[in-house]
Amino acid sequence: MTIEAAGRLIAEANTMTCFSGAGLSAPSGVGTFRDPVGGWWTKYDPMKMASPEGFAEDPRLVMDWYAQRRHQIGNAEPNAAHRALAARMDITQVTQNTDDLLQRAGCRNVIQVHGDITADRCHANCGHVETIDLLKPPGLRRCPCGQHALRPDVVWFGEGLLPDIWNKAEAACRQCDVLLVVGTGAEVYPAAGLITLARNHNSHIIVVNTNPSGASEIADIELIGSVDDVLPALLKSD
Ligand code: BV8
Repeated sequence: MTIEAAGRLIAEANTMTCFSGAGLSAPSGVGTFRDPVGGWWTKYDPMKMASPEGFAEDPRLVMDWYAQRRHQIGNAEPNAAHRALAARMDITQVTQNTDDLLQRAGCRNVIQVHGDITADRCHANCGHVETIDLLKPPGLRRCPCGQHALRPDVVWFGEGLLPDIWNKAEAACRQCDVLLVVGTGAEVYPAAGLITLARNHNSHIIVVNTNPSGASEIADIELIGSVDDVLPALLKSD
């Protein structure tokens, strides 16, 4: 019943946005954060690995952790969920994921609210950015400006999201008829607030997750299942 009802909402929608999290890349073998088995936060303290304070305390440990994640992403391939989304160029992609699997599947103009793990930037924000080879991730090193070290071009806890990217994400979630909420625990703010923003603008909320999440309460339809099974079936445009 529910996947058919979700299919009807999607067929009737003029505008659609997909808001995704780490669960979208999980079938590609990329670690999630909060999954009780294998999630990164079961092994590491997020504040030590994904915050300016953690980087100040032990920058080498942080860069080593990102090197691990970069290897994992570099060896991963887009899965059937990424490809199902890429086949629907009418869906705007807003993702918390910092990997490049949506782009490698063919998605264009992906709005990455938490940044991009395929690049390093100057921690003093001098403007220097370096695209890195995910399979040969560089370690800790100074920015050519000499002011500070280079760090992953992502948003850490306690860091603000980039205003122009945030404004695009808000616009995409405010103006959509259907918001697909895919593979996210919906626990990290302000990103998770995009779901409520969409809801408050009368979007239909369709959640796809293997488990209940912070989005369950406000979902119109919640499809419990793996993204790589559910999305190809849900998005097939007959
Ligand atoms: C901000 C780095 C203010 C990027 C990440 C105390 C101190 C400081 C801040 C705070 C605080 N208390 C609260 C805050 C705010 C904080 C926050 O929300 N904390 C939470 C934990 C309570 N937010 C911030 O700090 C944000 N900044 O507020 O700044 C400010 C404003 C102006 C100026 C200056 C400052 C910044 C948040 C960004 C944090 N960065 N990581 C990186 O390295 O990747 S967090 C991390 O969580 C990732 O970015 C990730 O994107 C994000 C969300 O996680 P999910 O994607 O949802 O992944 P998760 O593992 O949680 O869930 C996976 C889901 O998938 C599960 O539901 C699972 O069931 C499902 N799943 C798994 N497999 C499948 C599946 N579903 C379907 N199919 C499958 N196969």
